[in-house]
Amino acid sequence: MKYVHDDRHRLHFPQGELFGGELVTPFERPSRVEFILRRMRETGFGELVAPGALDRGPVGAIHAPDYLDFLATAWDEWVAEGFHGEVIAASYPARGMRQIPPRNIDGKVGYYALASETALTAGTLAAAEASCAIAQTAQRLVAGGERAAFGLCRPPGHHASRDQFGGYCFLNNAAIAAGMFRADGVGRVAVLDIDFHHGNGTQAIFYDRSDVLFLSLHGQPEDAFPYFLGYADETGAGAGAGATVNYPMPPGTPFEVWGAALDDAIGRIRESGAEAVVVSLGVDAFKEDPISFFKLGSEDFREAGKRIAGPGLPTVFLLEGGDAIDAVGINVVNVLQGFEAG
Ligand code: Q9C
Ligand code: ZN
Repeated sequence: MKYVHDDRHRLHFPQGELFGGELVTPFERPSRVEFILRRMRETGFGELVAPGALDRGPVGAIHAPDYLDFLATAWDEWVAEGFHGEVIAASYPARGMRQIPPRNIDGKVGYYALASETALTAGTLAAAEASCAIAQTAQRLVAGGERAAFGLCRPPGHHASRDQFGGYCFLNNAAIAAGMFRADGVGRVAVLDIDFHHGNGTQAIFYDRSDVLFLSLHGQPEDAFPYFLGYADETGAGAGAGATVNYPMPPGTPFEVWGAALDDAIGRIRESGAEAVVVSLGVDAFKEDPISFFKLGSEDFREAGKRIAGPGLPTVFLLEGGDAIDAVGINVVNVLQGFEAG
């Protein structure tokens, strides 16, 4: 399987993540990619491809123009305001308040953020655009006839909505890739999100659309980030009714239960008539992940990959989360090897 990577992800490395009231070194860090690359090389898996230039059309088809402007100017406005730290949201348009983007950068960040753990820095947009170009190149490989491709996207994307960043995500790579399949004339696309966290951004982007089926296996919102979306009764709206499927699961969920949810999701993909699949490939369902609570082992990821190959559809794998950094490489490559063996 071809895999797409380049080094520009390193431009995004905030020094702080707001966690338990402290600023800690972010869990989502550049070494995640290094561990994956090392494992790809060790196992001789696949062939490295460099990404092409970012195609801004498909980005603009998913994200709002004012949000893209915000990402482009936030750092400079923050510095001009006289702030010395990284860009972190502190004030939000909460319940009962007006949803109007203010002029002041401190307010504007709150308007365009969905959570405060994620800092934006001078290099963040460049890294997010490079990550998106990687996703686009992986999509192009598959649209061009490859059975599958893997994009080592960093920063990840599935929490980013049409006009909000957070959960370590800025541009929704999976949504952009799914939109590109549609623009290529693929009738129906499935986004299968196996990251431990609910893919709130992807869900919201496609919630009222029937042409993109969204399925997510995740920690239940009662207990897990992003907390405010991902319940089982969210099934789509309007034309999209029935095209969103959520599998929220409780703390301690073992592979037997998670795997049954995966089988159900794959069954729905088969029935849906989808002609391509985008996998939001987070490996934070791993039992040793520092911020998650499922109990998958490394071999379970191989089995998951095997099952994902079942429908025989063209498949783009895009990296999302997974922060047990020494095992991230093993777990990601296990999914991809399992897919190829399936
Ligand atoms: N106590 C991804 O995996 N904070 N994002 C969690 C846990 C944010 C995860 C706090 C987690 C974001 C792509
Ligand atoms: Zn995650």
